Amino acid sequence: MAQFEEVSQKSAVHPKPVGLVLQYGTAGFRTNSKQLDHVMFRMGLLATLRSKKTKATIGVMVTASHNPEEDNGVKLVDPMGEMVTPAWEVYATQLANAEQEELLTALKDVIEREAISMAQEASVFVGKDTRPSSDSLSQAVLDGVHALGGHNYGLVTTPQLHYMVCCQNTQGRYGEATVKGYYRKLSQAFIQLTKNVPNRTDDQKALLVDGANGIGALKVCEMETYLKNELQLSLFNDGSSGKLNHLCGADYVKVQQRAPKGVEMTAGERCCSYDGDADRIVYYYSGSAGRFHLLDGDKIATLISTYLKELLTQAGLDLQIAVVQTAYANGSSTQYLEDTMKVIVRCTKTGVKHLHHAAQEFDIGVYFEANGHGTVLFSKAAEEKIQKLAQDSNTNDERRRAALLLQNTVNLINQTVGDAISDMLLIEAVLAIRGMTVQQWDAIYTDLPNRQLKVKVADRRVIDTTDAERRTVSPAGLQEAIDSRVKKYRRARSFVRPSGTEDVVRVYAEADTQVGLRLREFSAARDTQKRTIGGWCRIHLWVEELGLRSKGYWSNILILVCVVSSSGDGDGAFLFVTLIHVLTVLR
Ligand code: NG1
Ligand code: ZN
Repeated sequence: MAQFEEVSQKSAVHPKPVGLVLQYGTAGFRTNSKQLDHVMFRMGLLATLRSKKTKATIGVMVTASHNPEEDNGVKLVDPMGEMVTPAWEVYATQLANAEQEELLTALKDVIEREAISMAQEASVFVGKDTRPSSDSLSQAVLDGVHALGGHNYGLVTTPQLHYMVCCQNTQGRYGEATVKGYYRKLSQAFIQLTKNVPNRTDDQKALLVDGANGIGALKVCEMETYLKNELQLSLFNDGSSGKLNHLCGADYVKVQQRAPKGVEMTAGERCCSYDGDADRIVYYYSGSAGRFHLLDGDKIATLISTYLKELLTQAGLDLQIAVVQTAYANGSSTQYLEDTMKVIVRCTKTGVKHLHHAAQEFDIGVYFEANGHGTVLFSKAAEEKIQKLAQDSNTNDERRRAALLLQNTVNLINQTVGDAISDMLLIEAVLAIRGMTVQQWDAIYTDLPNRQLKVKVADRRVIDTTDAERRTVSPAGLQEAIDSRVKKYRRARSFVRPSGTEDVVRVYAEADTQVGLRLREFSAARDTQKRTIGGWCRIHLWVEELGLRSKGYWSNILILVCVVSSSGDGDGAFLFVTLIHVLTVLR
């Protein structure tokens, strides 16, 4: 067939390095951009097949999100804007790893197994972020998509691409499938939500935004005129000079628990950071004595679910609301949501597709990863009930007002995927409507002191987990060792899991104890003490003082010093204990 000949010829222009093996992981393929040309071409082919199979538009996004500028990645977007279905992740891995001469066979295998009619039309939307490599890599995707109806959107945020795929496949019911359509829908909803808020001052409308030197910075600038001064943004790290995600962006702020470089914040000012493809957001401010306060995905989920629950009560709507989190959610947030807010809380494995699916089981599912990726899903029935009440002229004013607010809230949210811009507008609207300052939001509950580190080990796959990744089943003895240490502290929790996107093991620990206080103290002192002899002696003393000596301590502390220094994070006596053990077991 002519199509296959064309595939053959074009694939020679995008050859696969012999022996290179890559895996379609939690966020698609992600690695150094130099290794990705053939993968991009083949994902273009696969997206075309997926489009023929589903008879719908499929998305391909070229981005490596929060990872360094040198990396890149690609993921497929299914018809309703969601992540591609798991069976096709397997095809993606097979196609990407087929040696050059096996490509056609691998392709025909997918066609046969899925009974795809090659005569069917195909439509693929391709988007890319601002990385230098994204230009040529998205061109490679388009080469794969070929002339089968592909549409190149060029520079877009990841959530904009998901949104447009969904609009296209719902014949415009979700909105207009253009970037302008996206700005119009969101800004109108935002203006409707905030227009009746009394006495909103310029201070309340002001927000500092760290664009991570990425695509989100470009897009939020484009959107500003649509917001008609109802939000006044000061943009930093807009990509004009700095490097993508370098010392800035949501991931840096969340993991380092400090302000990004280049943001000039004064005490009490509301600030937020996007990640490199603008599907994550975290908020923060500088408190008294310059203390840094982070409001992460857990705080965002709490703010949004509290607001929605209040509106549901006012509207008299009986809809079930749930919050979906992962193991990284701070224990204080879970406790607050369950005990005080009395909402259902679910925990899933890391990776948004797991959260997204769990959230779909409820009338209203609020899902957020602690790192700031998340959104809210409304079931079809819930949306209909809200709409019906908003249009019901026989109902009382309070119920109607609440229903109208809910209706505009639904319109403001990008339900296809976590979206930094949409989440930012929602948070700003909620703070305005509830008349809350960022400090009041922060005070809803107090985070347990916590640390997250990554450790490079010989083979991260030796770690196997269960219970939504909160417990390890192998290597033998690791979980018991963590348990024996964790039980010494109040409200303590620690777990270890292999990353799905990097070749590292992630270690997480939190506790509300003397150790927790030390964590805070050390955090505050780290800038002056990090990597100084005095700093390390102090850690030693703490470890001694807290009785945290363990077998193999002296040799491990040396490795630890290297690990911690190279990861740029010097915190956490409590975390040390877990780390020491992980290193002992895995070395
Ligand atoms: P891994 O590398 O599997 O921990 C990271 C994030 C996820 C998710 C994915 C996709 C943490 C701890 N993990 O996954 O939440 O966002 O990247 O980008 O933040
Ligand atoms: Zn991202």
